[in-house]
Amino acid sequence: MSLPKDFLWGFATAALPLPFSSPLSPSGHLVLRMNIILSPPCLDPPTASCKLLAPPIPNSCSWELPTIPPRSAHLLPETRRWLAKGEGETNDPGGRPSPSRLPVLETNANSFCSYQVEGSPEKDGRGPTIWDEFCKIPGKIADGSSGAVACDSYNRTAEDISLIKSLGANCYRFSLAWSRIIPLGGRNDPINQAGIDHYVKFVDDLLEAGITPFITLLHWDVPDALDKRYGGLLNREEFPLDFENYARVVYKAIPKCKNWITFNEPWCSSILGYSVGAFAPGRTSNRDKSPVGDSSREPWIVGHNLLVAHGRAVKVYREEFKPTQGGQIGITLNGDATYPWDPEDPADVEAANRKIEFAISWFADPVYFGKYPDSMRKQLGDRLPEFTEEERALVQGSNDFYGMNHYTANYVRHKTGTPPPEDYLGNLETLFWSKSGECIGPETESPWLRPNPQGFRNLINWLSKRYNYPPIYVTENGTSILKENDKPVEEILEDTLRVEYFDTYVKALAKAVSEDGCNVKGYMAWSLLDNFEWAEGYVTRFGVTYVDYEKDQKRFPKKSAQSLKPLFDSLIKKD
Ligand code: GBH
Repeated sequence: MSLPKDFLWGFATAALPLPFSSPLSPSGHLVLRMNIILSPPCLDPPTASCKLLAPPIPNSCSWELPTIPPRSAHLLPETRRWLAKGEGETNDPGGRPSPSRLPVLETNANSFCSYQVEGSPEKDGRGPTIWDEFCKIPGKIADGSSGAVACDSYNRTAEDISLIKSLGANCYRFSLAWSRIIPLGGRNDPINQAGIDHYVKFVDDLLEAGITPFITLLHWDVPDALDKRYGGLLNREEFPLDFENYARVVYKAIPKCKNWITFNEPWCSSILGYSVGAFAPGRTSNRDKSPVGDSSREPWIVGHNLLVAHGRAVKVYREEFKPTQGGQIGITLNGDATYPWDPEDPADVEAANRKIEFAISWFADPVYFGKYPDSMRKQLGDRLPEFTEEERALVQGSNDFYGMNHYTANYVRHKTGTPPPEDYLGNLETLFWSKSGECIGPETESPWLRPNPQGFRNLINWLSKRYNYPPIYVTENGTSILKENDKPVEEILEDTLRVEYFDTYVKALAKAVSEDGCNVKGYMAWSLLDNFEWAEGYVTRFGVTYVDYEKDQKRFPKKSAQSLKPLFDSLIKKD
């Protein structure tokens, strides 16, 4: 079991810290807007909008709330502290809190941007994204938080780079915020040099430190202006052209980056954003969740448009930049491993395969074969768009490498009968227990994630066989830990389950390479830092480094952070 000599390993994250300056009030203080969203039944409507006011002391903020949050398991640390002080418990006899003013609170004003680690939505000319808008909608984020207060990385860019270096990694994957580079997003909209400069410097600093950058152009945070202007990802003509233009601006500005990923997990943008409605922009047929959306059609249209946009961005790179810059480009897809619920039942065996087709081959088949999987066409009919000849030519053959995000596995049981129009799994159900009662893996803080390293090896093999052994970079892999957020810091730092997760997953990967002949060239652990975990807010932590959100976003490497270098040293061949 071993890995090639030139194997890259490092960390992945969703977006870069950016400087914080513009949202200053007339008094020269920071002004942030954020929502605290409260879900317990005693509050109706279940939200409280919260506005940060001019700070009473420099580098701090205060805010006021129109309503009082009840006790809740998922509150921001600041809110929890406030509740602990016993203030504001004003429930009336009917069980409803009466409007009241939150006492002045202090919070850390050094925040960062795009979207999982940055914060500061208006900083340096950044335009809003669909995630800024989504987080304002009551009830969408578990702890009512947003990316407005994240990892405080602007003043710590250097610190973070030396952290990556000290952990021994030689690559780092991060995403750019499109709306920092073109705040309104479109091809005729102004370019924001301040945003570009920041990323250029970050790449320079990484390279100086001997760390190879992998840039993701879009990790879900579509400029909101495009969503408002023409429906964003739903627009088949405009969106790909605007993405192509944005990509060109970036390739030109950052020639030193040699590794490009167009999109992170288009499945999530399509299904979670336009079918389930759990992610921005939250469209769905479920009228309890959203007044707009059509789960039977929109996710398939969005997926199609993302593929075409990817194809356009790749074409531009290959024609205008690759000949001189010599880099490589691909798309990153998420997908879980599968096992048949009943291995004796051919229908379950088939469903286990179909589950991967609906999740991964939806995008990978067009990229490698120029067509959607037969199983999807069969179930979805004309709800799945057809490629025009021009679109097919853009998409087919558009990967220099396959970007693989992978976390977990499922047992799959087939369903019978006609699937409902909103079905996106492929007429099947996913389970954590098999027919014979085997469990897929231990619980974590993420309801969807249970470690199963053998599944990782299986899926690398599945992809390699289907797509003829392409170069693969694992662009995300990692785990949360059950109730990690509730533990004292000393225990959080002893993250044995995460150490074990990386140990078993990376060894499974090494076997896929040295024993099965798969062509995996790099591995990026998710994530360097605890960060904004999208709809799960800050409660779920994925970092190998603990971020203390209550104390100045200070970083403390966990045991898992230190475990990766010895692990890779033991596997990577020396000569
Ligand atoms: C990654 O996606 C993201 O790229 C990253 O930003 C994030 O921080 C990381 O996961 C950890 O969550 O809600 O039951 O419908 C991983 C793939 C696919 C995992 C969608 C969660 C939702 C399952 N994700 N899935 S469910």
